[in-house]
Amino acid sequence: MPVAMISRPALRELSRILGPDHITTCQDALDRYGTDATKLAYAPDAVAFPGRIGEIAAILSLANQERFPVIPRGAGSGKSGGALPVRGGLVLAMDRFDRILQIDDQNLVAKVESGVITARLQKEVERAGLFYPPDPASISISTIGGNVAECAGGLRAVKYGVTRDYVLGLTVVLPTGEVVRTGVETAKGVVGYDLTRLIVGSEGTLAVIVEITLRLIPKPASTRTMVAFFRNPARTVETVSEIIRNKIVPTALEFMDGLCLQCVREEIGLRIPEAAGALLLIEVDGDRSLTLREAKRVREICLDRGAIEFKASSGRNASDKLWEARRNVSPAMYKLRPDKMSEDVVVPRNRMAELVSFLEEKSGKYGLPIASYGHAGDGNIHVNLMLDLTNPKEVKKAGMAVEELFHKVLEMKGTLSGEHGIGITKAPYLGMEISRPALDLMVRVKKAFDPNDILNPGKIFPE
Ligand code: 2HG
Ligand code: ZN
Repeated sequence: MPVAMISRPALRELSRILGPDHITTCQDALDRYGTDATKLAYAPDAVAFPGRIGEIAAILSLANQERFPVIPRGAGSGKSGGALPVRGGLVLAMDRFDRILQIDDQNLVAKVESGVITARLQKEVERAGLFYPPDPASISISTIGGNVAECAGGLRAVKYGVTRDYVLGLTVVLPTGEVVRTGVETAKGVVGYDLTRLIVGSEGTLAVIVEITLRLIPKPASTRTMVAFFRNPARTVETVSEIIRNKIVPTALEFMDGLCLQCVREEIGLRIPEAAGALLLIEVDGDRSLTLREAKRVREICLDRGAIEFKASSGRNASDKLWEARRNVSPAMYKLRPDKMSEDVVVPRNRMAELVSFLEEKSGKYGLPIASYGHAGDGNIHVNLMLDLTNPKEVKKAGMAVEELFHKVLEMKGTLSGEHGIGITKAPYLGMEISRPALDLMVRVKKAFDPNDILNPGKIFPE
């Protein structure tokens, strides 16, 4: 695909729409907004910082006339390249859409602009005694708009679901420039097609998300965090199914294998037993008597299943430290090797042990460290093949291991991505999971929204 250039007259028009202070072509900005958490880098022609919805509408109308790509961007913390300007064009940075418009404790809804950092929203909501449960590991840097575009999951999805489950409605600008309101501001609503659900998780390819109406719930009265160390990873993930089989659905039920443990050893704030080859990090919430009862039962189950050590965290500080260490696993992993290919597969919970053993076998076969961790309560494991991307042999081996992994996951009735999306990194594999007719339908949906393919082109669908 040729890289599009924004013509000089179009740049002048953009500057008129936005005001000259809110568009830049300086190299620093192009570099910064041309990359994301994948560490891949592309060159946009310009970066825009719109402040009003009308500006976004005008930009998209112009982009249709002039046929240049527009790439909406939150914080650029995405893991699959969703915000990368792969065909050049204009990065539309939503930084200035950073207002929390309303927290309504009677109707249990919040209205926010898409550039709000999710942790800030969560804190504000909690100040009102309410709760916005989705809790992606990137919460302190990622934006709510990015979370909606990717349908972010996170640590509490096992009990509370993912971003999608909290989005009641959206205000979006269509790629053709119209401003559309989808969904409702009420607790329910079934009028017309569910455009909200279609746009949530569409990875910035169907519309620019400007405003979001979110469902809130009351904040649970208490929480308890626990850690169980096990000798081996397969045994650890088997314990997850056992906890759920006992009708306990923890708020979070997270897994880390031995390599991950090594990486966060210093941050975790606990002595890690010598023999530990994996851990489960568990949180339960609810009223005090319930959390005590559930915590006691979780302890019994873990010890029954062979945990070599079980600890209930003492106090808010100690548990905050544990969760912080968990959130930092992904960056801490570079202690192992300079680069990683990171996957985000999901399998039925009761088959995770099979997946973990499969990964051990592939690590041996290809001679690459494979570190895995993640949302075991959802069967969602982040598989990280650690390598050096400048070594072609390692890149080839890692690619082969990924392909084997995907075949295995689909054979196990799993899915290729639980929360990070397809973007560009997984686009070549889309057809492994999605049937031809379904894929064609998706392409027709994209065409209906974006006839000239100007909004975030080159994503999701294999070129
Ligand atoms: C997490 O759960 C995030 O830590 C990031 O989803 C995962 O970087 C990753 O692979
Ligand atoms: Zn995750």
